[in-house]
Amino acid sequence: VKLIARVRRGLELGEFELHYQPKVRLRDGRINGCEGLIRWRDESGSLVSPGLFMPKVENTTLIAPVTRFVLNEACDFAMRYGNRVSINFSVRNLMDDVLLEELRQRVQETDMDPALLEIEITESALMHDLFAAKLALERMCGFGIHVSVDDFGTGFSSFEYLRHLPITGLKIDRAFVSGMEQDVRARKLMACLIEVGHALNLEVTAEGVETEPQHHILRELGCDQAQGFLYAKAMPGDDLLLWCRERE
Ligand code: G
Ligand code: G
Ligand code: MN
Ligand code: NA
Repeated sequence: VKLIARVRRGLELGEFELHYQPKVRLRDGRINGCEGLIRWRDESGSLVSPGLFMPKVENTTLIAPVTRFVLNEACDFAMRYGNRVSINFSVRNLMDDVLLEELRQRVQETDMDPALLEIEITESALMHDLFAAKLALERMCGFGIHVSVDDFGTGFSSFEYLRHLPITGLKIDRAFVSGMEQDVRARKLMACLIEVGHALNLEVTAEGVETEPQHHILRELGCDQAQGFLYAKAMPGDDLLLWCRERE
């Protein structure tokens, strides 16, 4: 059966889960929230990685119900967790007025604090239609939601767009992190990207942190947050709550 049809059916059957990867505040090592990442427990019971289906789903209208599922899970979890949860939006989500209205209702017409929700959008998704992106970001910002640029530094774009968008954070792509230990130039680039973020009053997060030396370099460079396998992989919400409790 075609992948898209299987995903649609999987959604109806409740085969999708949202797992959460913690983000660590580098200044004091405290847990500062998490990123929700979708997982699919398919017919056979095995976990399918989003890398295998999201690129296809993102090109179809099915991205709307998938993101709606993610949004609802993330908001429920954020209220239970009492900490920030981020989710990923793709290009089509930004142009989806119905989804944006649902987002507004979800944070404004419930007792959820909108600041608990953060939307991550890749630099390339923003660049796809900068004008539409700007309108969508302005709306989300108006709801009190935070918005970060994901995979920052890899979208073949200038920095100029940053000036025009109401964003609150930058997530520096893991390509910069993975080179830092061996390559002085990667370290210097990282230092510059952190400075770009701080110059614009943005919270800077490094992705894909896998080693202690990377953690220490980022801390010394003044990076605000880090996320990666060094701390933890994405895990079910209940596991993350336990993990946080054990760590504190
Ligand atoms: O969790 P993992 O590293 O396997 O995710 C692989 C890719 O799928 C990443 O690029 C991630 O951003 C993307 N992804 C994971 N969950 C979601 C989601 O809920 N929505 C969108 N649009 N992308 C997601
Ligand atoms: O930016 P994006 O939303 O694509 O990032 C989320 C993805 O990155 C998820 O698929 C997650 O599993 C993956 N990821 C998270 N931490 C690490 C890490 O330390 N190393 C690598 N290689 N991938 C990571
Ligand atoms: Mn992301
Ligand atoms: Na990313």
